[in-house]
Amino acid sequence: MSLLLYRFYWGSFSYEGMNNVKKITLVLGVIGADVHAVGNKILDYVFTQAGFNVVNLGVMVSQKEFVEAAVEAAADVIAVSSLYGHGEIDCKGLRQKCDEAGLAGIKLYAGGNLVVGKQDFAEVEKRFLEMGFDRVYPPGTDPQLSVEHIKHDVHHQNL
Ligand code: B12
Repeated sequence: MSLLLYRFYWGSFSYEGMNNVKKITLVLGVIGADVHAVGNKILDYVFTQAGFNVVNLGVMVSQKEFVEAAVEAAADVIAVSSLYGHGEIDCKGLRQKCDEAGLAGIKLYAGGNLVVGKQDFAEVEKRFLEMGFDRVYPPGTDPQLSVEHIKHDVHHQNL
């Protein structure tokens, strides 16, 4: 069957093409020189519980490390956290690096406290979307929301 079929079983989410069943694979990490580790552990737990194959790079992750891990894991999504306020600088150019590495179309998500202080989130989101991110989350977002987005986005990409 040429169509990709989607399957929910035992709480895990996977997509099926021909006879292969593939779990959604997600590379997760805190970008730059950022050491905030707690949210990363929670995201790992939530995404694993959702049935995703999670490659968690932890804290202080460079763009190069995100890209290399995504290539190695044939990831569907890179989920970037940034808490310390330098997210915009740290994330700039990540989409281009993905494209150069053959990861065209990989989903890029960013969340946390992406910029310094309390800036209008609509403006922050706009800048991240212009940088090539697919989804941008304001501080304190419930990770469950992004689980639904990941399922939706990867599903539509593979139709
Ligand atoms: C604990 C803490 C620290 C600890 C971190 C210890 C550790 N190893 O984790 C220490 C003391 C080291 C620290 C240091 C610093 N910190 Co600090 N820290 C905090 C604090 C109090 C809590 C962070 C936390 O654990 N939150 C709990 C977790 C569960 O929430 P979370 O991280 O936000 O993650 C959740 C969501 O945001 C969301 N999420 C996160 N990422 C993503 C990504 C995606 C894709 C999605 C969907 C969702 C998502 O889901 C997560 C799980 O629910 C916050 C203030 C606060 N109340 O948030 C400041 C805070 C983050 N720190 C701040 C700052 C400024 C610093 C320092 C720069 C201070 C300094 N001058 O040295 C340094 C930076 C050090 C570094 N290189 O990273 C600021 C950042 C301000 C900004 N962005 O404008 C904050 C907001 C405090 C403040 N109000 O000023 N910090």
